[in-house]
Amino acid sequence: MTAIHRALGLAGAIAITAACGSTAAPAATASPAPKAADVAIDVQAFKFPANMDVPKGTKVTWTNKDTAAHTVTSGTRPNKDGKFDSPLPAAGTFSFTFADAGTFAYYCSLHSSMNATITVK
Ligand SMILES: [Cu+2]
Repeated sequence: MTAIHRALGLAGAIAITAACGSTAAPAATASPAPKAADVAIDVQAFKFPANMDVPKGTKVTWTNKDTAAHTVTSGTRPNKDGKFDSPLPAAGTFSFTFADAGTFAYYCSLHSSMNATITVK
């Protein structure tokens, strides 16, 4: 068998495979893992939502709706735990994806009344 014959044979096999694939049940090809929906938190009037429950894998985005600057700092005041720590200037945003289950405390390092948790399930 020559190289050309071999190539033609292979092309034929691919064409047959593709034809079979097109008649397969949709479930066989549609298999991306379900993705957690993104969650938006508006930081407003010097407040975080006290607690928020989210599923694992959720990307949380904080948006500062105040004219004052805040921070989104993980840990329990005054102890940063190093998971995340971002300034949040007026109109600024910060995003973090919670991959693991648990309860995650965070606070604003500029305003002592701003303390909250995210519970990931
Ligand atoms: Cu603040």
